[in-house]
Order: sequence, then structure tokens, then C-alpha cells
Amino acid sequence: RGNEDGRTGLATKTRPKTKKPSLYKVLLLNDDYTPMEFVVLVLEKFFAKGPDEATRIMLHVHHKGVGVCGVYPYEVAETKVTQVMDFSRQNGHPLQCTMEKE
Ligand code: TYC
Repeated sequence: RGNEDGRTGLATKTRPKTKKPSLYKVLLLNDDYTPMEFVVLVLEKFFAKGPDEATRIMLHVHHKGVGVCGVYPYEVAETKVTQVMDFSRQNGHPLQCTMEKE
């Protein structure tokens, strides 16, 4: 619609109905104990990465100390962090996952 009401001629506001949610990066942190294959599994299982991309991200974290697994709206990012932390603890690994505003 435009900025004028069709019947009354009164001004109306043209504006997208919804606002975009803020996005959050989900980060994996390096440690000395979590097996590389487990980190690859986490990236495949919770972040829908294929084997090559998962391995690339894992090696990036291994060498740089931190890396981005994906970017999501707040609640999705929060769920991924919880899933990764729970799954890692269930399997006896100290892997750390966190999030930060993009
Ligand atoms: N540094 C670990 C090792 O040498 C592998 C690893 C990679 C751990 C990425 C955590 O987020 C991580 N086994």
C-alpha cells in the first residue's frame, strides 16, 4: 500500500510488518582433549554440515582456538549451544560451545 488510505485519504505508514531478528554466532572453542572425530560429529549432527565442511571448521578451531559453526536467531543459537554442551558432557568430553551477537 502507499502512504494514503484509499477511502479516507488519511496518511498511513508504509513499513515492513515484521522486524528482522538479531543474529548470533555459535562458536566452538578448542581444547586439548576432545577428539577431532567427535567435533566433526557435532558439526554434522547439530549444524547440518557435510563431512568436508565439518572437517574444515574443526581444523580451523584446532589451529585458531575458536571458530563459527553457524549464525542463527537468539533462541535457535541458544538451543544449539545447549545441545552441544549436553552431548559433549554425555560423552565425557570437555568441548565448549558458546554464542555471541553478530
Ligand atoms: N584440539 C583437539 C585435539 O587435538 C581437537 C579439537 C578441535 C577440540 C576443535 C575441540 O573445538 C575443538 N584432539
